[in-house]
Amino acid sequence: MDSFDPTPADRFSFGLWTVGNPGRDPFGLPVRAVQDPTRIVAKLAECGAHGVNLHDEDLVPFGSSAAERDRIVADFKKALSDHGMVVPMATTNLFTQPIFKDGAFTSNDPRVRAFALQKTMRSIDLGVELGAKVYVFWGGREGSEADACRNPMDAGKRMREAMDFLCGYVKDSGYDLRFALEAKPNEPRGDIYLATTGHMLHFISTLENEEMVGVNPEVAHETMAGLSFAHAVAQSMEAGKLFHIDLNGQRIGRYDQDLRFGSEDLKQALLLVRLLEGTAGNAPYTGPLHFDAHAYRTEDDAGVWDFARGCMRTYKILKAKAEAFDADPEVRDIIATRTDAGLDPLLSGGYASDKAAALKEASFDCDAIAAEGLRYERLDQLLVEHLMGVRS
Ligand code: GCO
Ligand code: MN
Ligand code: MN
Repeated sequence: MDSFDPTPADRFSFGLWTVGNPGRDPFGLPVRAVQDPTRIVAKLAECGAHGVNLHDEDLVPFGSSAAERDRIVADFKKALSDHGMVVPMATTNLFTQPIFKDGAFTSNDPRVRAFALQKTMRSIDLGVELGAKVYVFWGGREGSEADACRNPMDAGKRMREAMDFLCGYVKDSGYDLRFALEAKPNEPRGDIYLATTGHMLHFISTLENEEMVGVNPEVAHETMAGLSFAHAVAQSMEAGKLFHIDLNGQRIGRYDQDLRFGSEDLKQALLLVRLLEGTAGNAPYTGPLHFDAHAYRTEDDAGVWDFARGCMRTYKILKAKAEAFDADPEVRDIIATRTDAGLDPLLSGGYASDKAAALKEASFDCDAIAAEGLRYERLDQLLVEHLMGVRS
């Protein structure tokens, strides 16, 4: 035990599909046994997690009878209460069943779109029954390979119709539930619609009930697109739209690796935790910290729990590093906010004609300003030294 061991107060959660991943991939069979969801709850609690998330089918196999569903849900609820675990988030599997081979909400076939709504409403009922406050939408198959199959504008319209309908369903049912949309650029489709968190943020602004809908950015997905994950998260936080987050590890240019959090690009991981925890001064993110990742296929059951503990410990270690970095006097000196008594009033508070006139008249010594070194080499080295543990 040390101070980096997770506790429920840390708000860490894992999907049933993450630690329950049996290690199947497109080229190989499963390498681990399928675990009962109640065992996953017990093991996660033992590791110090606070919550467990699920797709409808992770808990209730597709095609189960109503009686089977009720028995499975009752056993699961008992496991949750026995181990003091909660379900912060739920979601629908709209990608595994063959009927969704060409998407769900964006399918050209009204029968598929209707079935997707039916499955999602039932899954929302299940999530709410288990106490979920956030409902994630990841459009796994909402995309194309033969892109001429549908006008991508129609895909956007159908996605909007589905979200508007489902927001209406949640309101009509009196549920206390918010939606979080998760972007991914590709995989399993050649291209997935609404490919990045930025696309999602704009799409949300077009919805009837936009206040109910935020984002669930994932490290791997933004990184697959070659983009800065911290920037996507910052834009979401600044817009009040970071409702949930999927933490994991990923290298640019690879398939969706969903690796242990912090196992790749530790510097980006540190910058992300710094942002989420607000150690540089911004308001922190206070929602669930969900690890959407799985253990290497080389692992047995013990390795799965090493993986889970690793995700959580790395987050806590990075939080301590971020606090130390932002408390470091040399760092603070380099990034101290520059003030200018004459110019600051002109730059804040919006447009005014007198400010415009003053700015048009102001004189600037462009050469002198451009000649100032900003000391970012030193800043980045300090960050690297904090990360490597030679400075604290
Ligand atoms: C992925 C996705 C999924 C979703 C999950 C919840 O790795 O491709 O992130 O894991 O997050 O299905 O909708
Ligand atoms: Mn995810
Ligand atoms: Mn992923």
